[in-house]
Amino acid sequence: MKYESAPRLGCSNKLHKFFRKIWVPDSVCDYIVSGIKGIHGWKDDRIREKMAQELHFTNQPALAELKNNGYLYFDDETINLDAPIKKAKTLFSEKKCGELVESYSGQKPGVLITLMRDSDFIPHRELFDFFISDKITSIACSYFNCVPVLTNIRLWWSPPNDSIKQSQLFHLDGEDKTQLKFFFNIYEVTEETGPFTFLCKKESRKLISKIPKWRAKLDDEKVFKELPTAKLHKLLGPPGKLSVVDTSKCLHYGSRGNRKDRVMIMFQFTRRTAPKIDAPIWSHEISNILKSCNKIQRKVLNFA
Ligand SMILES: O=C(O)CCC(=O)C(=O)O
Ligand SMILES: [Fe+2]
Repeated sequence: MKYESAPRLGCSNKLHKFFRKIWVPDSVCDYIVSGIKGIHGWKDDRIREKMAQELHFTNQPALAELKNNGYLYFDDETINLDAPIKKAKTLFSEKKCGELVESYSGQKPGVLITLMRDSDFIPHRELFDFFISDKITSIACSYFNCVPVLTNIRLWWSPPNDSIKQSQLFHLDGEDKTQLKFFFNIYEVTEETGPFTFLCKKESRKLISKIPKWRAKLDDEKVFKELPTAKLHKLLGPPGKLSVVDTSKCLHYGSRGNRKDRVMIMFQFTRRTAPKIDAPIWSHEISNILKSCNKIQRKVLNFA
């Protein structure tokens, strides 16, 4: 069976480059690109909204917590994560020293190394089925009030390091004004493994308003002048610990000061109209997954 793709503009990056060249400010650029995406796929967006409305999401307290705080820790024993953890551990040991390290980091191994991404996960159903499981998609749909797109999946390895640069500095992710990143610990994450560290939505907003010359990445000095370290949250915990953070609203950093390896899987959902990210171009093997998907899961994978 042939599966039809849902609208995908696929040139967000080119549009951004073009607008930047003619000195259009970034926020205006975002607005324009989002608008173009909205017009291009307006019918699909109505369907996405309708599907989310029809969904009866039962865990309202969790949703309220996520909306309020910008993050949520899952301590739901009904999700059995043993198979995904086991699979991810095997994949990590296979890939760690393999060729993928070089091809995906694209530069000298940095601090946040992608060992696997997007379509690489398709053959591993223990993992892929979990990323698009009802538990995950229903909370994402309810959060956005529409069916979002699974735009990114990564197996991340952060080796020991003592640098503080790029995503090791406080920042907000800029793909859209809102998004959800799920973080799934594969091995235990401790203080020694450079945990993902963040501020809740309210504290982030407060801090941003106090720093007059807001830049994309913030030096600690400016941040800690305004903020007691006690306000920081860290995604510490055993293998299988699952958390979700709106990284467009919560200031964060990670992979900092590692004395030991950190291994986690991150998977990300954004609105279809997000200005700075598009749905992945899945390999043809995605049809194996689509065969057993319901209509929400198909939309999450950006299929009609
Ligand atoms: O945990 C890290 O290394 C930082 C990751 C990050 O900035 C992100 O996922 O947006
Ligand atoms: Fe980030």
